Amino acid sequence: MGHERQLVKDMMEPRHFRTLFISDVHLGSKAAKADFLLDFLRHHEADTIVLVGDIVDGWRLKRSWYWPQVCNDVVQKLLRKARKGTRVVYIPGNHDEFLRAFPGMHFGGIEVVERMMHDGADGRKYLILHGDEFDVVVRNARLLAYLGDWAYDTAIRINIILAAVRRRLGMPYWSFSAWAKLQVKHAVNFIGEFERVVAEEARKNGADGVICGHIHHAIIQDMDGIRYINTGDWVESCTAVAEHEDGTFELITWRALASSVTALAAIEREDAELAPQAA
Ligand SMILES: [Mn+2]
Repeated sequence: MGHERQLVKDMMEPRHFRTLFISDVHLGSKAAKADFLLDFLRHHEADTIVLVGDIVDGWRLKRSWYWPQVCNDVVQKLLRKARKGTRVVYIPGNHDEFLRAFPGMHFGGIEVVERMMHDGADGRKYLILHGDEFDVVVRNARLLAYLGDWAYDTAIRINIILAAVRRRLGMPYWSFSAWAKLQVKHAVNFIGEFERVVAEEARKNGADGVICGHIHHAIIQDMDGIRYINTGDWVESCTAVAEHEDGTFELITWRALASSVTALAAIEREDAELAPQAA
């Protein structure tokens, strides 16, 4: 049992990273796995935590208020980390775009920025953004490829205007992931198209890579010399991306880790019951 006990201790010990990237938690929607995220935050520390959008689901909250205690616990946990010296940056997404009205603002030590450039420990520059600004482009990819650059830039502008109009009219924001799921047959193409468009945006900005969220599809991959990193979500997959001190990136799926921690903790409890006099 000695080996298992060591394994449990190792897993219970918080891991420390240079940077942690988390997105698409959708706090305020019933689908948000806030308890998993709270557990994850207890086991992970970082010099910098970047919240890559859609952390709070303002659209869902507007329709019906759903804010259990665990949502407060997650917010408190992040504020506490900021107080204790972690740099916490919040890049709003389309579901928490009410924060986009406050770029440069700090609340409780958390900075709000529209996008940022991250200097990786690997010497590369990473553009960080949520990714919703490319929805119209991704939906009309084939048409825009035919019409060219002007149409592409116009589509991005139309995206901003459409979102503003829908908001003004009190309509819910159009959701990429929900829509992609409906288009099952073509969903893979749209994910590929999103990745291509976002990687191109990184190239245009002189970055070597991009870190984004929005489409709830976690991955670390190289695309024609641009590293594309998507942080995934905490609605289904419970994923985060960590940057190690040496500059390598790791995709963490917390659901799997959480269950093995629980299983190993059970082994240790059993072990302790068998030898209550020890230690
Ligand atoms: Mn989004």
